[in-house]
Amino acid sequence: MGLTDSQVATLKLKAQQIRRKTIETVVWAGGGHLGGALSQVEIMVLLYYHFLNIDPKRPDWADRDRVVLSKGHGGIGYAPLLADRGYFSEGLLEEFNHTGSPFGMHLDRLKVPGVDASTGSLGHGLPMAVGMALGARLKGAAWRTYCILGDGECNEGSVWEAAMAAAHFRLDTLTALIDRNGLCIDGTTEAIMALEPLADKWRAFGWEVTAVDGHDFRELAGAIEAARRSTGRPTAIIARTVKGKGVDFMEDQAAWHYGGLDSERAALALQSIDRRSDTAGPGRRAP
Ligand SMILES: Cc1ncc(C[n+]2csc(CCOP(=O)(O)OP(=O)(O)O)c2C)c(N)n1
Repeated sequence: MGLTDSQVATLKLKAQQIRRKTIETVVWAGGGHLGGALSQVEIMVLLYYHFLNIDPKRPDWADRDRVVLSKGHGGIGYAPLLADRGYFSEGLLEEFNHTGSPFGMHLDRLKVPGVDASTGSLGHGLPMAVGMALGARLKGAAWRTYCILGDGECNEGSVWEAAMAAAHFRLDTLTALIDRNGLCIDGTTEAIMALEPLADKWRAFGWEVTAVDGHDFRELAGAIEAARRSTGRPTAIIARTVKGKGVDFMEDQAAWHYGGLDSERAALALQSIDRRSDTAGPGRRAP
């Protein structure tokens, strides 16, 4: 069943709040991976506020759905969402990446409730997610596993080894969501190490594949629902996004992969998010 208008409105508001809180957290941290933290927002919000079978009061509940943010540098956008979902107090974010804080720039599953895998070294999340999906099968458990990857991250060979294993083991409870913002750390993915035809590559590795507008909750939800119905194959959802989404001066700019914000810039960023909160549109750069 598709999302209702009221569900979409609630999710959009949540996305706006998470973007705002991400900007604030970057200010508290003294810097952060803004571009990718902003492009992943709708994917993360839809999972955490609509699809996941989780209980924030019991982060270690054995049957919870598993989430691996394989693009671990997105942690500065993930932590505000986990706080909002009730895993820990939002006040803790004010010390993000400070000495003695539970949060490093990449989230540690032993320190941050709700995090299922410590990531940050790109290419390692999907292999862990394959293990989690296999684990569910071996235990006869019903949890589903979702893995969020960067597109630049798909340059890593270990992504493709894991993709091959997932298809070999017919891990149909595993869904990979690729944040296809078309930019890597310092340029376009296609200039640095061409990925296209990306959908065909995942398909050739034995996956079901769909490509959607990664900022459109209805399209994303349709793809995730199809993944949940699919049998015998894992699903890759290529979510076309805009790096820096929501902040006009950051959008589609590789230079905003990582950055700091003084109070003036932070205020401009928040204003832009408030102004643009209702916009959804296809990734500009991704094919
Ligand atoms: C193994 C490894 N190599 C290099 C890095 C440094 N690094 C951090 S983010 C990044 C770019 C990632 O680009 P992408 O996956 O497209 O992420 P996004 O655009 O969504 O931020 C790189 C190279 C890393 N974290 N891990």
